[in-house]
Formats: sequence, C-alpha cells, structure tokens
Amino acid sequence: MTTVAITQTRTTCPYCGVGCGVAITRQDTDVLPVAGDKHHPSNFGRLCVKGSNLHDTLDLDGRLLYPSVNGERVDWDTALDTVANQLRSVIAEHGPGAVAIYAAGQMLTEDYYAVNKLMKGFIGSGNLDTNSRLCMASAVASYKRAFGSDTVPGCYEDLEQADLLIITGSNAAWAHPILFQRMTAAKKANPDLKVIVVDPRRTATCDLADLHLAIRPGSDAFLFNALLGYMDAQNALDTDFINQHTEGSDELLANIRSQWQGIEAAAAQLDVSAEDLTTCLEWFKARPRTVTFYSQGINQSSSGTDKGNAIINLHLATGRIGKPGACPFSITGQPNAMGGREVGGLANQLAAHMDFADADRDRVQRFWNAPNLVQGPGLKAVDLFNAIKAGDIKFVWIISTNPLVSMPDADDVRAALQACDMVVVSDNMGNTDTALLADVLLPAAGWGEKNGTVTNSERRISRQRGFLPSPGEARADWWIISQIGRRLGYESAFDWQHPAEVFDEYARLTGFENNGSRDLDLSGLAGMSQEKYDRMLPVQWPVNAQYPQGRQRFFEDGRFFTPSGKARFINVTPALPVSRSNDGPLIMNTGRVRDHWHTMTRTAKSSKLAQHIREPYLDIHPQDAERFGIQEGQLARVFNSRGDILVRAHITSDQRTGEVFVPMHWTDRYASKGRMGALIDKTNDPISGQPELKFTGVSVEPFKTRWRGMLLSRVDLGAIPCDYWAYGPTETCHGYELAGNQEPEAMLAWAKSAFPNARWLQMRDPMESHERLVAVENNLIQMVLFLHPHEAFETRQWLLERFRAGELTPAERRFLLAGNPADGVEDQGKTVCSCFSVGEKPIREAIKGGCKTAEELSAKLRCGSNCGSCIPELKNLIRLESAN
Ligand SMILES: Nc1nc2c(c(=O)[nH]1)N[C@H]1C(S)=C(S)[C@@H](COP(=O)(O)OP(=O)(O)OC[C@H]3O[C@@H](n4cnc5c(=O)[nH]c(N)nc54)[C@H](O)[C@@H]3O)O[C@H]1N2
Ligand SMILES: Nc1nc2c(c(=O)[nH]1)N[C@H]1C(S)=C(S)[C@@H](COP(=O)(O)OP(=O)(O)OC[C@H]3O[C@@H](n4cnc5c(=O)[nH]c(N)nc54)[C@H](O)[C@@H]3O)O[C@H]1N2
Ligand code: SF4
Ligand SMILES: [Mo]
Repeated sequence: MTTVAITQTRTTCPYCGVGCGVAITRQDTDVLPVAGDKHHPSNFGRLCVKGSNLHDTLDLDGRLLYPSVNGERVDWDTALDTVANQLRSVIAEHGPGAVAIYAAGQMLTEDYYAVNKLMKGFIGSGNLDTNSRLCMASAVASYKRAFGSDTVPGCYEDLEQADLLIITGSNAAWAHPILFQRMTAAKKANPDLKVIVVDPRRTATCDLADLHLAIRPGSDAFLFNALLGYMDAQNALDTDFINQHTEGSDELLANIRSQWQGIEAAAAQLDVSAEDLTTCLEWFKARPRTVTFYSQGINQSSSGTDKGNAIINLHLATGRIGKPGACPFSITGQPNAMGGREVGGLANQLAAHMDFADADRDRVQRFWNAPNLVQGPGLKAVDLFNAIKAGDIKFVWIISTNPLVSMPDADDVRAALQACDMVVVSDNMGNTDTALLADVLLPAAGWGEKNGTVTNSERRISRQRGFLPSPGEARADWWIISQIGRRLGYESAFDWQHPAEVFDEYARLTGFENNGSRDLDLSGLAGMSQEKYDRMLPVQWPVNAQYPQGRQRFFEDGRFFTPSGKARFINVTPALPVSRSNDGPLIMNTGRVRDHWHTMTRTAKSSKLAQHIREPYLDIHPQDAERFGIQEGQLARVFNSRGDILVRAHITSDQRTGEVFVPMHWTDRYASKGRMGALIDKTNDPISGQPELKFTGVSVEPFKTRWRGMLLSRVDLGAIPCDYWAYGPTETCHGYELAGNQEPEAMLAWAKSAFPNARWLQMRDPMESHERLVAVENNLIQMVLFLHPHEAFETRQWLLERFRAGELTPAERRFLLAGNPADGVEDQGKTVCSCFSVGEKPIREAIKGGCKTAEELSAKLRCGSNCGSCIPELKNLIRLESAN
C-alpha cells in the first residue's frame, strides 16, 4: 500500500496589493490547483483569475538557478565576493554616493528591511530607490503633506459601508479584482450605493458605474477642487471638523473660492457635460459616507502629489475621514508596496516611517548601531538612472524589478546600464530584458519558496510562506543581502539566521522610542518565536499595547501626526499635464490588462492567462483611426522622437478622441517591439519624483506587412527573425503571432534550420505569399508555420490539440496543412473566461440565443462562474450584442 502525503500551506498571493490569502495543497511533491483562503480577511476564499492560476507559474523554465559573473557560472562565495569587493573599491575611491540599489515592492518586508539597513546605515548612501517611485510615491507624498505621516486611513470594509464610491484613476476590475468584486457585492446588497468612475477611458470598471466621467487626462485636481468649491458654495462643509482638526483652511478656502466659477465652467475644464458633473456634485453632497478609491491615474502624473492632496482636502473639509465608509483611499499596486513604504524603501525616507530630522537620524543610528548613517535623502529613480548614465554612480544593484521595461525613457536606462562599471541583478528569471545587461546575476528564491511578510492596501500584514524548495542554488533576497553586509565587515549587524529574526528586529525598530509619536508601531509583534511567526495571522498595523489586535481605521479621534496634531490643508492649484504636442499629435495612456502582471515574467508562463490577450495592442478611437489610416486588426507603429513600438490596432469608442491606450506589459522577451517605456518622457512630479507615465505624445501610422502568420512550436524559439512577433504559451505548445515584410522563403528557410531533423509537410502558393509548413519528427508534430497576406489563423484549436495528442495517425497527418479535419472543430475565438477557456464566439451565440445577463451566460457556458474576473467583459458583450 502506498501512502499519499497531503500538505497544506496558507500563504499570500504575490500579485496585487489586495493581498489575498491563498491555500496551497501539495500531494507528495505536486502542487494542486490553488484555492482562496476562506479565513483571510482580504478575500474570504475568493481569488481572481491571476491568483487562481498561480500553480501554473511554478515551473522552472527560464529560472535563474546559479550565480554568474560576466556570463560564467560561479559559486555563491565568488559571486558575493565579487559584489562586495566592487562595492568596497567604488566606495573607497568615489564615496558611498557612487553606489546605488534599485529594488521593488515585490520584495518581502524582511528583504526590504535588510537592504534598507545595509544601504542607509552601513554603506551610508541614500541612493536606495525602488519601483515604488513609479507607483506609490505621489500617494505617499500627499499623505505626508496632509497627515504628517504616510498613513492609510481606511480599510476594505469602508468600501462596503460607503454610500458613494468615487473610483478615480483606477481600473479596479482588472487591477484589483477582488476589491472590485467586494464593491460589486456591496452594490448588490445596497442598491442605493452610487458608484462614480473617473477615467478618460471607458474601462471594465465602468461596468459598476452609475456615472462615468471620462475627464480630460490629468484634470482630476480640477474635479476635486470643483467638488470642494461646490460644497463650500452650498454651505455643506463640516466646519466643526475643520475648526477642531485641521489647519490652513483660510488660505485653502480663499483659493477654492477664487477657482470656483460654477458648474458650467468646471465642466468645460474637465471636458464632461454639465449635466454629468451636476449629478456628481449632488450625489457627493447627499452622501456623506464617501470613499475615494484611487490609483495610478492619480499617482503617475506630473502633478500626482497635488491630485492626491486635492482628494484629501475634500475629505478633510467634509469630515469624511476616520469614519466607517468614509476616507480617501490610495490603493497600493504591488503585493508589498506598503511594506516597502514602511521599512523606508524610498530614497527620501530613512526607516520605519522616520525621515532625516536629527532626532530620527539619531534614533535610527543608535538602534542599528550604524557606523555610516546616511546624512540625507538620495536620488529618486529617474535621477538615479541619470546619474548612472552620467558616470556619477558606478555600481548599481537591481533587485526584483525590470527597469528596462518599466522606467520612462527605457532605452536611456539601457544606455545607463551599459555605461555602468558594475550592474548586479537579483532575479528569479535569467532572461529578463534587464538581466541580459547584468555583469553579476544572483538567483533569488521566488514566491512559494521564500518566507516573510507583506502588507496590503489596508495596512494588513500577512505571511507569505514557502511550500517548495528553492531550485538550483537560488537563495532568499534577505540572505543574499545579509551576506554582502557581512562581507563588508558588518557581521553582527547582519547575522540573521531566519526571516523571523529580521522581522523581529524591524518590529522592535518601529516601536523604538515611539510612544504614540509614529503611526507605524509593530511593537506588539516583537519578540515572537520562529514558531509563532510561522503561525502569524493577518493583522492590520499598528499592533501595540493600545491596539493589541491591530487597528482598522486611523483618525477616528481626529488626531494626526503633524506637530500640531491637526491635518494640513494643502493649497492646490490644479494644472494640466504639460503639452506633449512636440512629441506627436496623440496622447498615449498606458496601464494594465486583466491577465498579465507587469513585465510578464510570471503570467507569461500560464497558457490560460496568456490567451486572454495575445498581443500588445493600441486602443484608438474610430475618428483617430480614420485620421491616421489605421484599420481594425492591423499593425500600428506608435512612435515619437525617443522610440517606436509595433502593436495590434483595436478601434474602440471607449477611448476619447486624441488619446490612445497601450498596455505596459510586453518586453523584448515577449514581443519584437512592445516595450512602450522607450517612448515615455522623463517628466516627473516635482514633489514626489513620480514620472508621468500616462501622458506621452505620440504619432501612429499603419505598419503594412506582406504577410501575417501563426507559428506553433514544441520548443521555445526565442526571438523570431521577422518584423513583428508576439509570444504566448498555449496549453500544448509555444505560440507566436507573426507579421513581416521579409521574403516568405526566408522565413521557411529559418524554420527549417530550427528543426534540422524534422520531416516537412509543405503547401505553397508563392504568387499569393501563402505558405504552410509543418515539421514532424518521430511522427510527432514539432512546428507549424502558416503565412498568409492577411489571415489571422484564428481557427487553430485542432492543431493545438495535435501537440498534446501523441503520435499522428495517417488521417491526422493528411489534415495538418489544412489545419483542420474536413468536419472541422468549432473554434472559440478570443478567450474571455480564462478559468473555463470560454471564447467570444460561443458567448455571442448564447447572447443571440437569448441570454440576457452574466448569470444566464454562466449557467449556460460556465463562463464567469469561477473567479468572476470576466464578468465585466460578459456584460460588455451583452451590451454590444444588444446594440447590434
Ligand atoms: N492585472 C494586473 N493587475 C495589477 C497589476 C498588473 O500588472 N496586472 N499591477 C499592480 C500594480 S503594481 C499597480 S500600481 C496597480 C495599478 O492599478 P490601476 O491604477 O488601476 O491600473 P492602470 O491600468 O495602471 O491605470 C488605471 C487607470 O488610470 C486611467 N488614467 C489615465 N490617466 C488618467 C487621469 O489623468 N485621470 C484619471 N482619473 N484616470 C486616468 C487609465 O486610463 C487606467 O484605466 O495594479 C496592480 N494590479
Ligand atoms: N508606462 C508605464 N510604466 C509603468 C507603469 C505604467 O502604468 N505605465 N507602472 C509602473 C508601476 S506602478 C510599477 S509597480 C512598475 C512595475 O515594473 P517592474 O517592477 O519593472 O516589473 P515586474 O515585472 O514586476 O518586475 C519584477 C522582476 O522581479 C523578479 N522577481 C519576482 N519575484 C522576485 C523575488 O522574490 N526576488 C527577486 N530578486 N526578483 C523577483 C521578476 O522575475 C521580474 O523580473 O512599472 C511601472 N512602469
Ligand atoms: S485580487 Fe487577484 S491578483 Fe490581487 S491579490 Fe487577490 S488573487 Fe492576487
Ligand atoms: Mo505599481
């Protein structure tokens, strides 16, 4: 008899800042499909499509398994010595300002704490910045200006207790799906709840909206100041709250009164109808339980900090803060953006919500016993890469981020890294665009392997727990960092043996000489044994003597962390983004798609996720498409003086005219030319340093090709030698969409050289540029390459099945070049429901056949009945079909 060992682990999703609990079941060494953790207060058992497919992303393809120096595999000692020696010699010759670390909100708090301590306490440089600069920096800066601290006032339950939700600059349906589902459920339970979505585009999130304000890009502060002006004109401000708990109201109100010119004028500034704006103003006045939920449409702006403060001003002036169902709520993006902000993971923070005031520096210096405590702030991301390019920084260590894709002016980042004496990259993957430029590569343990904590958007700390051994020689980031610390001579400061010890030290620092003076206080979590740390349940900080079980909401008492204890009004004068018309006649907005995560290193491993949207694309309004001669489904070249990308055009009136949208995800690894960061200007917010990533001037033109193609292959073929390709795994093989002006013969010759031992089936129509080629080896299908002047080869399911099915039957061989047996297999079209692989065609058929709601579609086809992430798209298809 054999026994099967079942192991259960509760951990946290590595994707977005909702911070859902995930239940892992292992049967012997196999990881079974993951489930939501029913006990986790973020998600109560639900997972979105990305979370549900996590088990699909655990393979070792592309994983970085061993350290290397200059492309040669070395042992850990050699790699670590190389890094430590270079650090020492650069610091000796040029001072600590000549070294930099660029890290990320996907590190665990323990990793983050360790790297911050190393850099700011021991190396003595402030040049530790992170991808949070591209993400949360404006939100942090505006909270600090208003509250004196980076404090998230509210919690997820506020979304359910509100009677007005203003969702602005957020596509929560795709980017924070479980919160979106909680909001959807709240609206169902309370039909009186009103939802206003503010976004220049019509997004999936608008599915929940009672009112969509498609404002002029960048005009949010005009909207929030208009709300304030209107409330003031209506005598509807909370004067008690203003008088008792705020300062600066006289100047603010004087300024607001000079700006408020009535509804018509405000509507014109926002480019929305006076009627819609009136609705918004009236709902706001009538519904005191208001949550303003905001993300990158606010933060990634040249006035992101002011936009944040315009929102906060409005909440303060109406007393809509510190109460159930009422708060300004900046939603964090990455799984541990919040943890990074806590430990001090930005160049303008010191540590644990302390900055560079003498008292803070002194306190941190004593706590760390730091020999080289940094004097003041270091360089923010954009300036940091500029300094690398200028040669002022000669050593950079990039941890857990892919700046060659995600930074503005990404080709300039490439030039900077090429110019740098030593580039060290710690990553899980060896083939990222950034890793390819590394002198030293350090293999990091990934999700499922490493142990530590993350903090979500509502300040809730949860454990990430490992359930797999690290492959090869991959090691946890905190361990790698501590090894460098020791090699620099700081053995005792970095002698941790386990992340529990790092966490304990961090928790003690937050409580050190705190006595209620700092919001962040985890003293109640200090002193845990490793066992207790392993059993730690999700909890919202602070956790201290006053709040031993954590604190749901801040500011119920009207006390803030400014010297006076009062919140500060910030006098915001709204400003539109600086015109980018020199860069091109259209504005390029960028952001996320439902099923991909950032630079795709994880999500592009899952065929289910990769099939929702197969290619990088351009959303463009019909009028602009006509003006620039772009047709639906055609390739478009989007360009400006900095660079160009090739993407598939999608014509839609969800865009405003003059504005296009491009997803941020595709890299050089996954497409021939999809790295949109190369086009973006370095303009950033003067206060937060956050770049303006949603407002880039571009031109577009059709990119004509002689042929379009489909390539399916049993092996990953890497980059394809043609003008355009986009990679995505399918359930059975590696898939590519192709297009080009190359000679079709050249493509065929290349394909043949890639499979030297194959036997070939070939069909040709050279006059038409119509070519079909199939490689078979040992009677197994190896590769399919179909080229045609314009066909997209959407009907491919039968061919895909052949990669799974084993040896080909003679009958099957006969149909390979046709791509389909004579009786055909109904193809589903574009995937809509990733969980059950339901495509657009059967859904449209079912709608034509009478299904009128998403529930009816779920009952008939199962789509939308698992994670629910596609429900907005189902509703949109119902809307489109009924409009037909
Ligand atoms: N599927 C998926 N989910 C993710 C991520 C992912 O990569 N994939 N990443 C995570 C991370 S790190 C982050 S930071 C979050 C980001 O989450 P979001 O901020 O929700 O996502 P984005 O798509 O970047 O941008 C949100 C919206 O801002 C709008 N916008 C652009 N300009 C303006 C403007 O001037 N005003 C207003 N009001 N809106 C504007 C855009 O049209 C877009 O719809 O998502 C997290 N969740
Ligand atoms: N134009 C435009 N640009 C943007 C944005 C936008 O909306 N528009 N959004 C910005 C925002 S909000 C963000 S957050 C950034 C995100 O951009 P990036 O941070 O550059 O993107 P990721 O793909 O998340 O990069 C994470 C890298 O870390 C690796 N990794 C994952 N886990 C670990 C680990 O545990 N240890 C180590 N050492 N490595 C690990 C992954 O393999 C991957 O290479 O992009 C920003 N850039
Ligand atoms: S909403 Fe989805 S991606 Fe975000 S934490 Fe939850 S399961 Fe993960
Ligand atoms: Mo982010």
